[in-house]
Amino acid sequence: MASNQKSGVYAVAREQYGCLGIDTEAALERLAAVPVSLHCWQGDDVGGFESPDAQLSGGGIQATGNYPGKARNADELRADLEQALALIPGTHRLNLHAMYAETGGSPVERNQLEPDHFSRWIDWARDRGMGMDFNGTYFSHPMADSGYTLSSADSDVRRFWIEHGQVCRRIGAAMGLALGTPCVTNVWIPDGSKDTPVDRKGPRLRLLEALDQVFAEPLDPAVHLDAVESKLFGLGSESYVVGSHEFYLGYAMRTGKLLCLDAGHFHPTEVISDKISSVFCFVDRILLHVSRGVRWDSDHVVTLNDELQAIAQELVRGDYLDRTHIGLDFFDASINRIAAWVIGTRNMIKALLMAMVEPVGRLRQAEAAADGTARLAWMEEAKTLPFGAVWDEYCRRQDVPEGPAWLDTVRQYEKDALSRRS
Ligand code: RNT
Ligand code: ZN
Repeated sequence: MASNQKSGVYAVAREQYGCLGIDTEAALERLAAVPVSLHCWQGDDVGGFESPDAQLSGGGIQATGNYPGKARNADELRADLEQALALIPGTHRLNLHAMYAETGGSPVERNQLEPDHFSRWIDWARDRGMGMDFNGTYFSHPMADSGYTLSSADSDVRRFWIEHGQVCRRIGAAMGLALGTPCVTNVWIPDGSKDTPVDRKGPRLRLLEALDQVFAEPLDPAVHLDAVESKLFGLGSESYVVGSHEFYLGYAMRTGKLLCLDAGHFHPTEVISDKISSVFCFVDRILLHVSRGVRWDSDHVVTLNDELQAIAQELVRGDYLDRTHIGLDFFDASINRIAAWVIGTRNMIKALLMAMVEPVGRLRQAEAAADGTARLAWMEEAKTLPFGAVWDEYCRRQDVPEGPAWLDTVRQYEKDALSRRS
């Protein structure tokens, strides 16, 4: 289709939305200001580059698949991220894990990491006008082999991970300072038990104390924010997870930390979209790990499903975008990893745009009038408004391919770069 035809399609859509009192131009502008934090770990199956044969282990999480071409070092991962970012509309953030440190060939223990070990990542982000977020890596390490880290009964193990948490916060603060936007450093630990434990209390009390030590150093919220991420169960921690939802909700409320809600970390019929407005009654800011569990916390690529739309609707309807840090958390090793990033991230952005062009005025009116009939009718009619034309227009204005054309670029990159990796 010629470009004047395409903009004609958008003009018609704009008009149609306009008749419902929806300003698509304002939505496009608003959307461009919402960053999504792209998780680096989709690019190498949560491996990290600490040693050449580094593999995801001991974390109660699992990447499955062996699609060829995964990034083998930080330069390749950055190149892959660049390729993905070129196909994703808007300006976004990079979410890095501590195990992606660049230590110049000589290993550095995780409790000794320094901002310098991330300077190439920071420079890369700065060059692209991107902010960064950060994560301690409390898994895939001999000190995590017991299945317990910050809540371990072994004080040496606990000390090691407390120190890791402390250095990670300094690294996060350095990122925030260098990039002029606060870095959210997230704490997720795998601690838990495969079978029914006798003592549920001890590890939680130890975690509480350990976290207080991790967070002891005051950091300027203008450069750094802390988040804590709960979970229901993991592989090998099916019966008990120390850092449960209640634990971290309470912790976040008491200490003013961000609560991280991962879409895959609850019972399969429990949804984070319904938690957002409750959590915001008591915490100031949240971090999201937008993911897709299939029967369990399987971290599938995010699709434009009901829950993704519901999450976006809650953020937009509740006017929570300014208090929400949107991060992604999925890793599929069975398909092209760059395509995985592009599909999942474009879907997150699409869901936000959909929520921004919702006929929310009509819906609210119907609800206020206790007119459930009109509310349902409008909700359903809204689903077939010409959203696709607005989304395509956004992609055009942001200079990224509209429709599935991005896949050709990914295929070409696969041929030119990925297929040469052994
Ligand atoms: C694990 C958590 C955690 C990790 C990343 C790699 O269940 O979701 O966020 O996925 O830190
Ligand atoms: Zn997560």
